Amino acid sequence: MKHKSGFVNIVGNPNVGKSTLMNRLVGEKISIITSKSQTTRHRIKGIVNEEDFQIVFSDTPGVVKPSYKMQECMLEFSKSALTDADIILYVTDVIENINKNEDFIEKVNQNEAPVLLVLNKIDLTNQEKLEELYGNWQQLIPRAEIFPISATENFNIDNLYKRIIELLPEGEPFFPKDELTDLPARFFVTESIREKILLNYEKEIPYSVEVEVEEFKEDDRRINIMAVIYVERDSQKGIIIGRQGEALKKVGTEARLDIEAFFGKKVFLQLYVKVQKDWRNKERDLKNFGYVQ
Ligand SMILES: Nc1nc2c(ncn2[C@@H]2O[C@H](COP(=O)(O)OP(=O)(O)OP(=O)(O)O)[C@@H](O)[C@H]2O)c(=O)[nH]1
Ligand SMILES: [Mg+2]
Repeated sequence: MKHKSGFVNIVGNPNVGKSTLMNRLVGEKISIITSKSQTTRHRIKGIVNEEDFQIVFSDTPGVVKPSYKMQECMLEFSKSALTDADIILYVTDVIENINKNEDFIEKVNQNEAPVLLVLNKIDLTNQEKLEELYGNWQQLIPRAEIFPISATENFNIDNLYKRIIELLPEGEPFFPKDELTDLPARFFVTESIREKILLNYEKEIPYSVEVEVEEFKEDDRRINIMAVIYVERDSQKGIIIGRQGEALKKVGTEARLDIEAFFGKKVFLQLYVKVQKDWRNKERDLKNFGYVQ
């Protein structure tokens, strides 16, 4: 049998479970997941390697109408996933308004790659409503094959996975066969910290935050990491740090435990908070933070 390989790109609206699904399909926690919308900000590859195939999944930011420059960059990541897909996984769920997002669906319809429409979170609905949604999606993306699943309950993921392998084109691997992702270790550190910020703070705070690793030194025993949390305004700095530093300490401890689990090694994590005025709208900052491709 000839070797198969391809790009399987996961797109859809915010919060429908794209990252949960990618982690399931890859079998590793590559993307962070929270109940807040716009958790994912980058295109994140998760690679499955078997002897006779390689699947390169891409998790992408949820499609939003941009209201600042960072969101424009996020939308570019989502659109880029339509240009190089061998298979498109369009993810929706049983909660979101089906008529949202017509522009993007139009782009999916114009694309030539096969579309697997993933109807997620079916654990939250009943047969009747599911059948109605199924019919509606058949009309919206007529050529899509529809897979009702539950990513958290691990329901029907195996059938989706089998279909992906069937549709995978023949070809040589794109990445070395021992690679799990194309992103550097530092990226997973910043994402772990950002996940804890999403979980621990409310309203605009998580959306105004960016994290950068300034130092990453590994020896036999442990990894020493120094990371900076950037906020947009002075007032946000105080909120991140919290009374007597308690809030920041909590983020640090929770992130460190995840980073230790990810690398299988002891970690010493130091966090600092800095103000980088209005970074979400500044081209130069966005470039530095890896948002401009
Ligand atoms: N009940 C239920 N919840 C789910 C399921 N899949 C994902 N979720 C939850 O939905 C929320 C969003 O999941 P994510 O995987 O972060 O969604 P996303 O599409 O990557 O979101 P963005 O990165 O913001 O675009 C989380 O709270 C998940 O636990 C599912 O099958 N059933
Ligand atoms: Mg996500």
